[in-house]
Amino acid sequence: MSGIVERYKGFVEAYRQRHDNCNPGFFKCAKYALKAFFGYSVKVHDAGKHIIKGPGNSNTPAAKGLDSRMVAGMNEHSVCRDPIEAPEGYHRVGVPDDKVSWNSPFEDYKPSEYNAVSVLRQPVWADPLKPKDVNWKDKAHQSHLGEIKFDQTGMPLNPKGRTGTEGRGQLGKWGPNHAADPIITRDGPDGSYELLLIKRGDNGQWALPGGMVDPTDESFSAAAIRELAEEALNSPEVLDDDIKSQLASLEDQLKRKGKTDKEIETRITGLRNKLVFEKLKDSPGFQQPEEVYKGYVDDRRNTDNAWIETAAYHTHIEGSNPYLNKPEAGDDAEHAQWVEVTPELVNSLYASHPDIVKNVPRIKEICA
Ligand code: RP5
Repeated sequence: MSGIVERYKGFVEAYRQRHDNCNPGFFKCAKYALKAFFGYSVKVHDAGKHIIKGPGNSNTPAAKGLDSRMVAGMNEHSVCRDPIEAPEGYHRVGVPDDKVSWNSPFEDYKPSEYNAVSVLRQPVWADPLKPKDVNWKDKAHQSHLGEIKFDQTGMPLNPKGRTGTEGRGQLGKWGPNHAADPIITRDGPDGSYELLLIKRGDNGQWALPGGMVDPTDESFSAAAIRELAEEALNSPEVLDDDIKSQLASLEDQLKRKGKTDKEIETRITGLRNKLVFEKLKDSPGFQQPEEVYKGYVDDRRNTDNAWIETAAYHTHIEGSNPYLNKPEAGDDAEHAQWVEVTPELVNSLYASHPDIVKNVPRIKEICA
């Protein structure tokens, strides 16, 4: 019994470190300990917890109080091993740092498999149920990290190692799931520097306004700009007369055909996003956005057999761009806003976004 009490105390301490030395209270700690001991799934944190008010970085392994806390380089594969960060439905088993690599024997490693119902229903964006039925030669399944390795049963293996969960989790594809991220910056008042961010609808964390690449996207950079339009440019102010008249004529057509309000809304949103995207990509700075990252993302949805990779593109807005003056959230984003770049903000961003945005020299300089 005393061993359990000691372990509980250890988890309380870990919780405190994770949450910037707050005093979490008995029940929050108990929930945290339950999940860590038994994989019992409870929500222990509120939306917005990642906004850091003082110095400190809850995203680094050191702040997590977990296995990886003192290990250099482990922060590229630590969020996706963290049982507390995992979305509902994931039950991660612990993977010590020295057992992350597939080359390290780990006989007791028995992760549970998780495939979200939304994926098992086989929507258009999801792969077949078994990896053996995937066309591993198609473009969507190529990894930025080179050749994909498979285990003896034909399961693709996460290139960064074990995550504590098998299956696809919430991800649609076996192997790499390609995302694209826009990094949009501008000069702020009094010599400050600003970054266009969204607050994610799923966990309330500040993030780049990126998303998953669609088969219809011409390129990764086009996907990043499309996502920007969908997630952050929902303000009516971005609609010029040309867009307004095209939307009005589609609405008339659909009404004449007797379409339901829901169908009309979906079609209008689709056309709106497409038209805003087309105008935005022709606006200054977007013709050739600079690629600053291509690789793995330490995303909380990753598993042993499915993971997110991204390509990130930087555009600095000189002067005023009518599309970007007043960001407004769309799609699954909760909020969109220009935010002043500070080390605390950058280090609190979602998944690998802290490291990704530091590839922009000015952001790296501010965070140094
Ligand atoms: C991150 O999740 C990527 O870097 C990208 O920003 C995002 C894609 O997922 P959704 O926003 O579509 O959920 O890993």
